[in-house]
This record gives sequence, C-alpha cells and structure tokens, in this order.
Amino acid sequence: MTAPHPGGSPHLRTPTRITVQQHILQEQKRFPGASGEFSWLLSGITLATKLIQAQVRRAGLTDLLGADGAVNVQGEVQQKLDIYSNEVLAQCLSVRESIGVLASEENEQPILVHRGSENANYAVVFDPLDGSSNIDVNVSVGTTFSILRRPEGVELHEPEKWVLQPGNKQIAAGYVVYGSSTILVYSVGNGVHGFTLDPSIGAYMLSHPNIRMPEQGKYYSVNESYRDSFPPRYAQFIDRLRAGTLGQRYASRYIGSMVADVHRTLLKGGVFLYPPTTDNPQGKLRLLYEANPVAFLAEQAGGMAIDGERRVLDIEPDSIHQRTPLVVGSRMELADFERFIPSDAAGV
Ligand code: P6P
Repeated sequence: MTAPHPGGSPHLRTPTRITVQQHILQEQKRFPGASGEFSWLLSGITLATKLIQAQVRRAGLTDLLGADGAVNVQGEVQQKLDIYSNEVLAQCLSVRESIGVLASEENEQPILVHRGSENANYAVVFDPLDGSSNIDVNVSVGTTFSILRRPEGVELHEPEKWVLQPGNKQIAAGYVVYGSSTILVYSVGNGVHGFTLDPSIGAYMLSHPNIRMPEQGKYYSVNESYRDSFPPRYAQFIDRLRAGTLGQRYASRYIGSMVADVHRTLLKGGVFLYPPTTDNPQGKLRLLYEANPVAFLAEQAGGMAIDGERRVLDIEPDSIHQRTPLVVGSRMELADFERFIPSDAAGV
C-alpha cells in the first residue's frame, strides 16, 4: 500500500491523458517524409487489437472458444480466435495504402495487398494470437507485430523479399497482451512505451512511458519439463541462477504464453528462455514475428536478446516461419549466459 498522499488521498498514478495516436504522431516526426502514412499504418494495428480484445474478453460467452478443427501452416490446431484475429488484422491493415505485404503465422505465404500499389513502402509481419492454446483456460494471450520498410530495388511482385530481412532492419515492433488489462507496448526505435486500453472510452492511454528493463531481475522463465533435452549450458545457466551465483536467488515464473512472459521480463527484468529441445532443435519460437519484435523491444529497453549464441536482430532469415532459440532479458543475466558460449559454438 503506497503512503497516503499529503492531500490525504492515496497517491494515484497521475493519468497522462496521452493516447497512442497522439504518441505515434509525435514519434513519426522522427521519420522525415513519413507524411502521416506511418501513424495511419499503426492505427490499423491498434484498431485490430481493440477488435480482437473485445472477442478475447468474451470468448467464453460466444462460440469462439475452442479449436476450429483446421490445422494451420505450423501443423497446429487452429483455435477459432486465431482465425478471427488473423482475419481482423488482415482486414484492418490491407486498407492502409502504405502497406504492400502482410505475413502472418497463420498463412503459409505472404499476402500482397493493394495488388502492390506504388505507394506501398511497408511490410507488416505478425502473430495474430500468440499463446492461443491458453485461451480455453483464460490465460493471457497476445498479438506480436514487426514493421519493415520495403527494401531498395525489391519489386512489388517479390513479397517474400519484403519480409526476409534481419531484425535490425525493423523500423517498429510491438505486442499487445490481452491479460488482466489490455496493454499495447511498442517502439519505433526511440525507447519502449506502454499503453493501457481504457475500455470506458475505447482508447489506448499512455501508462508506461519509456520502459527500462532492470539491469537484473529476480525471475527466470523457461519450460523446465524439457530440461533434459536442453544443450548442457542452458541447464547449467539455470542451475547458476538457482544457486545464487549472481548474488541472489531467483524465482521461477512460466506462463506458457510468450507475450505474457516477455512482458513481465520487460517490466521486472530477469530472463526468459526458449532453448533448443529434442522436439524443436531450433527452438519453438518463430524468428520473424516472435523473436524479432521481442528482441527489438528488449534492446530498446536496455536489455539483450540472443539465439543462444548471437544477437537475434542480426540473424539473416531464410524462410518466413523459421524458428530460433531465444534467450532474452536483463544485461546481468545475459552476460552470465554469454560467458559459457563455447568460442567455436557450432550449434546454439
Ligand atoms: P511450451 C504458445 O503456444 C507458444 O508459442 C508461446 O507463446 C509460448 O512461449 C510457447 O509456445 C510455450 O511452449 O513448449 O512451453 O508449451
């Protein structure tokens, strides 16, 4: 309980009354020549996530719970809300003339929108509903997105080339957590900022300006049931955290919904890991629309993100749905992990 405010009432966070639209307009001044197309693009994401959250909040009351029975390109049973979320994002984004290509976890191939209008300068890559298998048990889920500029010299009819770029080419990235509240977190390369959806007015309001990841946290986050199949140095790292080698004991937190685990790590520090496993030798998480946006935000907030060996943002992608191991979090924990990367590390 915070100390009573001198005026007698508990000291409450003074509302900033800054909407995400106002914030985006301010931020886009960093992009000479953006001429509002960038803020118009991001408004497509904020609109889509408001529509998604409205369904996530009432999934138990409609028939949107449960599996659709179809299997997506990942070979995963599609949840009905997955399909709805994917359609809503595609609809809201494809009416933005500045967008030429969309790529989604739910679609095998990228989508060329506007039949490639000359004004199209951006590609948006997204996972419409990460963690969707948790929907039926009311665990937080999320949307992740990454925004890339059309590479120089790439033709309109080469959609894959628009999105197969390393994460260090992202011009913006973010996620929305549909949790106890709905929070949008994004960066355009000028720090990380969080906005909480105020359902009474339907607006995302600035609630977490300039998020900084603590130098060290107290949580590690990994699915320890796979421990025996991790490369040894991952298990050794976890043992060091548990043994207090970094000067403190750690608690374990694992929600099993990446966006929720990453959001906690961004705010509280510590480390989230999805290592290589026997079932997923390249890890389970997807590079383009999960690891890259997360890595962009982590670095913007003062943290780090590696694939077990190198900076995630430097990975040159070969395919849209390629996986990568991920170790993301505070500088102190990541520095300790990096101490044990073999100098000639062939694998990760
Ligand atoms: P596991 C959800 O299905 C997801 O893609 C991520 O959101 C989450 O971090 C991970 O898988 C959980 O995977 O193997 O621990 O159940």
